[in-house]
Amino acid sequence: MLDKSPRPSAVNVPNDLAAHWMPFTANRAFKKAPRLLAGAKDMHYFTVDGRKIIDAASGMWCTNAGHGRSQISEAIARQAAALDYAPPFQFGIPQAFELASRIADLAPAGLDHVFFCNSGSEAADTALKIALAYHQLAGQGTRTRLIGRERGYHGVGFGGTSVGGIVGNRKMFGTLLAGVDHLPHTYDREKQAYTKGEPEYGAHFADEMERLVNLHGASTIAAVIVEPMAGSTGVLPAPKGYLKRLREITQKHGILLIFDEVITGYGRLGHAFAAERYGVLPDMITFAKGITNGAAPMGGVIVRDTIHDAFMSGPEHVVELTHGYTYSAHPIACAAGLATLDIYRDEKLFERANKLEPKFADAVMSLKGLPNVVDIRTVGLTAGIDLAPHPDLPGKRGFDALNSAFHDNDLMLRIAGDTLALTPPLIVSEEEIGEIIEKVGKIIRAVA
Ligand code: PXG
Repeated sequence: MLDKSPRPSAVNVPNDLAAHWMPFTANRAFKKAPRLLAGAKDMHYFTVDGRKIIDAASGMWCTNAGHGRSQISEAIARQAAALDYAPPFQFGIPQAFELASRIADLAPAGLDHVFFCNSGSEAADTALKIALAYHQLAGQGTRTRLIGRERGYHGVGFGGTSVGGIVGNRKMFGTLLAGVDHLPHTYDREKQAYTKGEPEYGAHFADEMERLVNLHGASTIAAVIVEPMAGSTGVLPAPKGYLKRLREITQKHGILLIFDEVITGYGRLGHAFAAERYGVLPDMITFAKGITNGAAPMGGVIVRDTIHDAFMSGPEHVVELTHGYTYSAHPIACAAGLATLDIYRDEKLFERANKLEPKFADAVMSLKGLPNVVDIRTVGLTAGIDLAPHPDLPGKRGFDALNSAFHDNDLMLRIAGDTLALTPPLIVSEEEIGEIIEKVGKIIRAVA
């Protein structure tokens, strides 16, 4: 059918792609068959040659309110014209205070202070540094050990890489931070395959925290950082009761609990934060991505009152936390954040995700039985579909699926090895869910 919806005209395509060393990208393969984007509106991207691609990835887990939201772009334009930049150290802008208050309002009670940075990686490193500094202030400076989890992703800083649990992201970069240990991941295909929402099996994986306490001594451990749902390693929701148990154990031993909500924050799991979905109060929450709907770089850490207040002592002219970034609470990001939170509120997008969750889960589960599909997991408006790898080329089937989606099926999805991840904007309609699933079915057959 001829699609007459408006689209930008084709843009000039550069004839030399060599200079740009692309992040987390197979550069040589990309430059032979580029996936170049020129525009975006609502549920769709437009390619440089004018094709309309349905976005089942929210860009990269960012655009929860869909693309090209004029409320956000107009707020950014107004802010850039009124105040382009302001130093965030020793000076402030009203918008930063307003945004912090609104984020704290969305967060569980008790998490009332927000420290801004520019990405999820910076948010993870900031939270880990706050944990270390807090214990020093509390007279427990022996607590320096940081605990992450296998298959965890906390960005690419040295802190986040150290607590992260993806071997490919770690093994090239030396010894990383000293004194880091890891919990086991929570995935067991035999016991959990084809689960919608949180698996019944696996709360006991949290007990491994007791083992680490017994091994290292509680007095050496500063903090544990986990994603409530591991996103970039293929959508692994926490098993039922797991996060509660982890909270109980960490609390008992005076260890801080950090939830990395860079993906799960701002509606992905049907709530402002996953902490609310699971009824668990962490000591810190990191966020990024959805806070600005992806329209400007921003990240941050939401911090418990008790932790923040511990820093507010000593002479008042002295900087309380020697940490921050030139672009912390950048005016353009603050403007984008405020406009984004307005949209989430006015369009009730978190509730919308919650309501759509069962329909989305049923639709994705209909792919069970297609060639090479070995597991499907869903939670919130997110799904992971595991494809059996080629025997001697792990990751190739996933990579082929990415290309088949973009070049042949007008679909954008995420891949993690041979896992396909679907994570559409929260504005997705039931009809569009159907369209996405139909395309994914075709792609799975194409790469069989
Ligand atoms: N924490 C979590 C939980 C993340 O998912 C980061 C930290 C780092 O954020 P920045 O803004 O520094 O990139 C992330 C990022 C994927 C994918 O394909 C996921 C992320 C990034 C790139 C790709 O799943 N998450």
